[in-house]
Amino acid sequence: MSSHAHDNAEKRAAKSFLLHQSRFFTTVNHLKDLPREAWHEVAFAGRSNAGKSSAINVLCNQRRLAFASKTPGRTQHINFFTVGPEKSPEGFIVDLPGYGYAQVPGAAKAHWSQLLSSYVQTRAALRGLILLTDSRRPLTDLDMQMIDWFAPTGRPIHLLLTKADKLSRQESVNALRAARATIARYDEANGTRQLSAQLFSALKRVGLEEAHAVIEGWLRGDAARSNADSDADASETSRAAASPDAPAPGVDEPDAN
Ligand SMILES: Nc1nc2c(ncn2[C@@H]2O[C@H](COP(=O)(O)OP(=O)(O)OP(=O)(O)O)[C@@H](O)[C@H]2O)c(=O)[nH]1
Ligand SMILES: [Mg+2]
Repeated sequence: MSSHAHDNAEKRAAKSFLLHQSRFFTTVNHLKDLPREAWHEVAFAGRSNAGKSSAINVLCNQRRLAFASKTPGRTQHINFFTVGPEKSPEGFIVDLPGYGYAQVPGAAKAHWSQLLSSYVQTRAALRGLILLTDSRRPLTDLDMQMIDWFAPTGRPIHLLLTKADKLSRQESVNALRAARATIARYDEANGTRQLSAQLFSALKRVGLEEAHAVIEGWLRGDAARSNADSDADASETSRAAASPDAPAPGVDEPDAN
């Protein structure tokens, strides 16, 4: 590579990507074990098999960071990955267990849904939710349930319509339009503007740039570390105050001064 080309490659990498420096951090099966680091986090939620682990891998530019599988229900715990430089990570990417997989025994299902709902409703560090849905299907009741759990936090939800490589161009346009109509109705009914959507394919690397911009924007959100030590911030949102597990590392708005 010429040094010029090399410089350019380096510039691109620097602009991009927190996510390109990522590593496994921990697996959590109980809320009390959630990490206490004062970093922002972005979680990937969606039906089992929607493509969460595959999306994390491709966005982080690693083959097997998150374990992707043909067997639905593969990700059964909450997996945390740090992003940013190894010596000074800047946030977490979180791979959540998929929901809606029928073959899971009742008790395990109840445990997951309890874990998932508590996590998204109470986790102060969670700056935004990436909700993955198969672009070939409309949003399901369980997807709407997830939105209903998270939306009251006032934080954004970005939909990735996954496996877009399976759709023709026209079908993709229609899928995106349908999803945007659904979220526009939701936002309108709730008087919010929290939801957005895009097409995505881990296989064909479609939509990476847009997704990176959203996720890195959330992770770098201003209030990250400056507020990490301030207990007062915990009362800023009721969910933070109600959370037994979270260290409440940030608030929604950067300090005015
Ligand atoms: N064609 C195509 N297949 C994909 C894409 N992304 C994921 N898949 C396939 O979909 C299946 C499920 O992908 P995963 O990433 O494991 O899905 P998940 O949402 O993590 O699933 P759980 O862990 O069970 O919740 C695998 O067979 C993937 O290869 C994509 O962009 N295009
Ligand atoms: Mg998975």
